[in-house]
Amino acid sequence: MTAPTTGSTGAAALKRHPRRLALIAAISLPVVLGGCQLPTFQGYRGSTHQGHDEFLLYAGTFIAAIVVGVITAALIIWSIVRYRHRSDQIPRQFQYHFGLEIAYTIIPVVIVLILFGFTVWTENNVDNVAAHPAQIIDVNAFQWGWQFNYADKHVSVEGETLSDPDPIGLNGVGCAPANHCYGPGLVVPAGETVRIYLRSKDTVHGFYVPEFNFSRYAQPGVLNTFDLTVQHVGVYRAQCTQFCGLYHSEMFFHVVALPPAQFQAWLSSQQSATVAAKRSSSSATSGSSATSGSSAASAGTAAAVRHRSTSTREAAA
Ligand SMILES: [Cu+2]
Repeated sequence: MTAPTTGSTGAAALKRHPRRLALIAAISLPVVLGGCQLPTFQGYRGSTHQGHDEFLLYAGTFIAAIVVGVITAALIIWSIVRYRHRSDQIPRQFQYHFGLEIAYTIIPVVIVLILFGFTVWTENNVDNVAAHPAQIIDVNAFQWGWQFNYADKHVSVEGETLSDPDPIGLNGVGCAPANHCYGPGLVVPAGETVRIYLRSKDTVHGFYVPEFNFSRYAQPGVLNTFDLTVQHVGVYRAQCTQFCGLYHSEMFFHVVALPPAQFQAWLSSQQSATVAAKRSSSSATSGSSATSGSSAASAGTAAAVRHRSTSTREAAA
């Protein structure tokens, strides 16, 4: 006669105690899920520190919903099978089971409070602004385009309704993938915190970068302030998310995160271009009476980089 092994004894014990089995499953599921990489649940992992916090909240809520759903479904199925109709005898009634009613009132309240706590913690992280950001950028939305001002560096990037990839003068780096590069580029240093002051020049627009899990209104007369810390070098597509007029659907832009040294080099090159533009502007206004309206307009702007495309409008007209 063979003595039963420890494993088979444990399995037999669990079979005798299905509640213990359910409890172990409920506790171990989050641990097992935590051991592997979190699935995205059709969302973005968040390419900024702030956006990644949003993702963790989203994924945690999703996992909590799955656990609750599985336990609820298991209990429903178990009660259907266990108490299926066998005879016409009325089963024992539990409508005044005080402990059960307290349990199914308290458990959802506790779950909601936990989710609420994580939500507040995440929102505070997302809305938190650093005391000393690496770069401050004024972002102005307008019908139908974007303007990015590096005010302390006298550099401005502006563009509207572009249909072509926009390399924004990245000194040969270019912009890739091309389908992320519509509209003007908001260039930021990767791994460093950037302060954005978001405004609108006319109507309500939406500053939305899907991979950052982030969106903010740009409202006329309202200053919205937030920080972004892009974690990795890359190009991230972005767009307006508020219907703001005829060419809203073309109000794209993109965020270019460069290594900090390369970002500083780009900024310096744009400063040089700004100085050169100002010099040529002053020489044009003082030296020639034949200054055309268009050259005066381009000279009058401090924008070092200005991309405009009227092809779409002309085609639509
Ligand atoms: Cu818009």
